[in-house]
Amino acid sequence: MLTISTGSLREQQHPLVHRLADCIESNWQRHLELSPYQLPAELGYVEGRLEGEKLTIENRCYQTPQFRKMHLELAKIGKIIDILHCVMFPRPEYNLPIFGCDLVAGRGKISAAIADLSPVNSERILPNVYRHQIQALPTPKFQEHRSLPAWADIFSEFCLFVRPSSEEEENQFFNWGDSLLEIHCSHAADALPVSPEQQAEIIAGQHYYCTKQQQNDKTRRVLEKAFGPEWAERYMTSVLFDLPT
Ligand code: 18B
Repeated sequence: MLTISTGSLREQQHPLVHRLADCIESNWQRHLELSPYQLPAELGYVEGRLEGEKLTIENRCYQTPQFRKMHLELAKIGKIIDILHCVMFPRPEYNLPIFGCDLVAGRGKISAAIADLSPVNSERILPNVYRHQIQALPTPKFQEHRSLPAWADIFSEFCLFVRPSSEEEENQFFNWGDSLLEIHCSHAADALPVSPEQQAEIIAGQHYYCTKQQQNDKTRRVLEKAFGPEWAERYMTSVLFDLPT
């Protein structure tokens, strides 16, 4: 068994980023058989500068029999911005949604918190077992829901995108993310392979998901400002949202 050693960057980050990073890894360890996933050389731990501030990126990446890539990324820009980015890409042999989560904290306050289980099968609808379990969760209540940009048609009807306004709301987001992970990892652990025709559709669905996520200009802008446009393009297409083969 591969044990995850907890990193150091999260200790300097917003408490919700720190807690959610620990929670993601604990769900992974509890339910799945992890092996290392090699990111492109020199992109595991990255330092740059953005407007005079130090930008640090720390990547953790694993694979399992069900997932081709499970990526947890923590980023910090000086004392200004903390980011948690997480995506679990299933192997196309399984009809499993893509778990994705992004947390952005600016000057100590979370400005964007998003979590979803996004379907990539041809019907673009979550399997019934998922729907039933998600519907049975306590509905989280937030004062401020944020509206999704145009590229974001990849997310499910359950997608939660909010600006938490209190510690209580931060806890609700944390619990929602933990519940999605619990549901997802426990199903994935006993998923069965699908037919080759369905696999082809799932590959197409994952392609669509990645090309849409690559259109997030807010992510791109941060990376471009610190490392330049070519580096940002390579990072977005080979580390954050690489296409399945
Ligand atoms: N993202 N995010 O992951 N992004 O990666 N993120 C922002 O308050 C980074 C994902 C998502 O309103 C913002 O407006 C950087 C995944 C959506 O137009 C910043 C990295 C999902 C938005 C960053 C990163 C996802 C968003 C603006 C690499 C969902 C709103 C914050 C470490 C599953 C986009 C704000 C909009 C926003 C930055 C979603 C600064 C650098 C997996 C929908």
